[in-house]
Amino acid sequence: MNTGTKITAFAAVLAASFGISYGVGAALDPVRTSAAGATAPATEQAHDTAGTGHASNAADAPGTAETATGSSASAAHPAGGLATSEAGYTLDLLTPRVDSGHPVPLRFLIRDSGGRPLTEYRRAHGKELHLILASRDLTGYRHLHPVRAADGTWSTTVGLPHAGDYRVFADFTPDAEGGRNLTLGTDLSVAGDHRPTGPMPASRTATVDGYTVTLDGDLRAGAEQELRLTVTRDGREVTDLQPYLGAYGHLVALRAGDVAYLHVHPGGAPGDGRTAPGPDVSFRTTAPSAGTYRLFFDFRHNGAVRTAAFTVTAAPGDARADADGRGTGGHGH
Ligand SMILES: [Cu+2]
Repeated sequence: MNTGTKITAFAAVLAASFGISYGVGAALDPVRTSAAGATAPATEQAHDTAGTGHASNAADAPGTAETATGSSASAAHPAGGLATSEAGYTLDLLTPRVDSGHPVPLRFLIRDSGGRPLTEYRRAHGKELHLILASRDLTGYRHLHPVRAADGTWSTTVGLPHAGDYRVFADFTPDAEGGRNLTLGTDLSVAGDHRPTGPMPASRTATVDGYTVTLDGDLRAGAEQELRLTVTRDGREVTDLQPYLGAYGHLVALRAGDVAYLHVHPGGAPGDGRTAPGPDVSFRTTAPSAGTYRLFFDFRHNGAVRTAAFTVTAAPGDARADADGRGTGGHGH
């Protein structure tokens, strides 16, 4: 999965979480767990699509900016998170089944090729590991930063209001020779009354806690595109976004159908002399295929991290051929 990548670590993307976008929120319970308390062992940002999710997380914000990863990354990125094992590393979820409706512990290990728990990581965006949870219907989303015990066991607490099938992603870079950024994924069953939702309607505007975020730009298979998120509050542009994990925003894209994970790279970084703190935050990404994607954008303002979610469809990659009237799209000759 490394091919063609430039710099970047998935991490660039990870920091997201979410609120949900319009149309969906009303159907979801706003139940959520706050992990922002001082005694919480790990933080939880991002929340269900209910649009209310967010937790302030001052500890994550300033001073954790990462330098090595990605602000200028680009190029095609293959989909991540589809494999539980890759490059000799395996995501071993010790709690593969949890209950919905109340906070529950999640524990997992990253094992090396010899089965030993990995304890050496390279930090990205201020963290050794970013954990993303998403329901397979892409309505529920969490971006968590678990804590690691000396023996390598990672743990956190999460409250998921809705039962269903979830995918868990661990985004990390082993601090080993040749170690590269990996996103491993595995399944999590959340027990309870499950009411499946239908396909998510397209949405380019999301509201969360009084903020309205709009998405401009399109995804295209195999071609890098710029996506621009604009944040307003009460009709006014927000021009004092705060850095969150080293950027003015983080974006994670998940593909409908298989929940493939894509990292998306910020177009600039706080303090680089050219990136304003809002109202626009731009990202560059290349969709691995045509199809529907759910985008989760995290931003920080007034000390709290909030998440806005969107649903977009990536166009097939042969648009230029189309424009030339040569036909394409798998129609062959
Ligand atoms: Cu993270």
